[in-house]
Amino acid sequence: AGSDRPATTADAATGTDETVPESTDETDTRPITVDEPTGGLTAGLDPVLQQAAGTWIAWGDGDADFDVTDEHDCVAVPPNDPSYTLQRIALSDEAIDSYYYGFSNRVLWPLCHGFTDLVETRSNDFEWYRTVNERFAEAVREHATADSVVWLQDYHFALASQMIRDRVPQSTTVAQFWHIPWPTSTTFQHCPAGRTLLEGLLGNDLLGFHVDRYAERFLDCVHRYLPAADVDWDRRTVTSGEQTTRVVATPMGIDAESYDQDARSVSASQRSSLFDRYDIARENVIGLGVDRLDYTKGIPERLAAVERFLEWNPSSHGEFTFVQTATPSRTDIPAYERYGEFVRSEVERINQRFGTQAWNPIVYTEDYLSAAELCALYRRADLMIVSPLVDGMNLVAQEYVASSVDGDGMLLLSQGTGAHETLGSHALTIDPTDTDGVARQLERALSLSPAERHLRMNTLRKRVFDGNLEWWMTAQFDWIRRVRNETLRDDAT
Ligand code: GDG
Repeated sequence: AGSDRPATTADAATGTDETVPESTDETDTRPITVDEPTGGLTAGLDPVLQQAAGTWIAWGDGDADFDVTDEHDCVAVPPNDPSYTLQRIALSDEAIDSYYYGFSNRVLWPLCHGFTDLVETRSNDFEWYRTVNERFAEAVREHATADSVVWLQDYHFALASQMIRDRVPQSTTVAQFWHIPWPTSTTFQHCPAGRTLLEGLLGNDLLGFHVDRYAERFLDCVHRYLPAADVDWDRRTVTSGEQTTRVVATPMGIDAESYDQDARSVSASQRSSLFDRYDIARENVIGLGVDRLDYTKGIPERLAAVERFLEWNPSSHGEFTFVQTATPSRTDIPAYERYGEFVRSEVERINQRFGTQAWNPIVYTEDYLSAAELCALYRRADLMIVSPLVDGMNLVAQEYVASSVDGDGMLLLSQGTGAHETLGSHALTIDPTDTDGVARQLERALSLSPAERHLRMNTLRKRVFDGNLEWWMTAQFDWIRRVRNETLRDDAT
């Protein structure tokens, strides 16, 4: 349940818009629809689960009457050729408000990204977080055997691994991937229930982060705040009582081949339809930003840099268009609502300042684009600005690179992203808070020779293809196998 579009049945299963016949279980007669997943982690996990005939446990917003007690749906997927089980934990509105919009996204998300001023603690949120984690642990207990591998995704389950560990056989392997940054120990000291969370995460045999600095910060937090735990800095393990947790860094990749293929198969009319829809002159130089509308993504900073560029380059007026797509998310949280209002007002101000009847420098949309439209945009964009202030990894940068099949796109990439670790050397590095600096990199991008553009993009493409989703999944499961063998060896001695 680590995605921002909550992992409901619709996110987690394969198949194509099929409706599963009503369950024969007397207690549950609601029909369940199963949609084809749109990619990302779902696309990677689906074949693994099919092969292992496993169980995917996810939450859904379900029926408002449902509580977090013991209601759940189990469905065999894919509907036309069932090979694994999808179990949905239905959460009540109150549970979702406190667990997801509360502790997960009003405390952990801002804190892990270093936005301590946005941390909002409300009564009951942590209790609901604990309750939902417990509910998942209970669901895992129902399925897990001594041979099972349990793999948890993300910050919504910081307590679950220890709860699972307490409920399953010792030889069951428990692993987790933390998709967002881990903060410095100075920031982490502001985390409510911080020690409890660290203890919870140490229920894992394996804990994965995207990059080394997050893994190191996690070990530092354990060292400082759980003095009884033994940190081995060289092996990157923590031993606490009987349990040893191995901490690793494996940067997540994308299904690069499918972006490449989609970009190649985008028709000319698909490409031009976006230009028609947003009224962009076909021949214009296109800059692009694609984000969830989230205060970590540095959208106003990016717009400020585009504004500076326009100030410095009157000759670009009418000929340069910056397209920003911003998908609203977590809109129930006031900080997101305020951010959205600010972004919209900045777009309007800059367009009023420089726009003419025939041209707006910024085309802004909150539409959720189809995968084909997104690919068309990635392929057509002359440059992309990825400017999060802090971002665990950032898949958008990789998607742009994989879709730049003509080899001449230019990537401006924030040093605050995890992706910068792997792509920084051949992207144009930016510090999003340095408006002049980003504007200068924008000018530089537009003056690069075609040869240099190709050289940079081809190197970036190699990195993205080498470190693709399959590589990441394999790396995770290689580590899981390794810690599992170590545990079995320890048990035997
Ligand atoms: C978290 C971490 C980490 C966006 N707009 C549209 C659309 N998207 C898709 C993109 C991309 C995804 O949303 C966003 O992924 P990111 O990685 O950029 O960012 P987060 O959502 O914050 O993800 C992040 C990630 O987890 C994985 O570990 O990289 O650091 O914060 O896939 O394509 N997709 C479509 N239309 C849109 O309008 N189809």
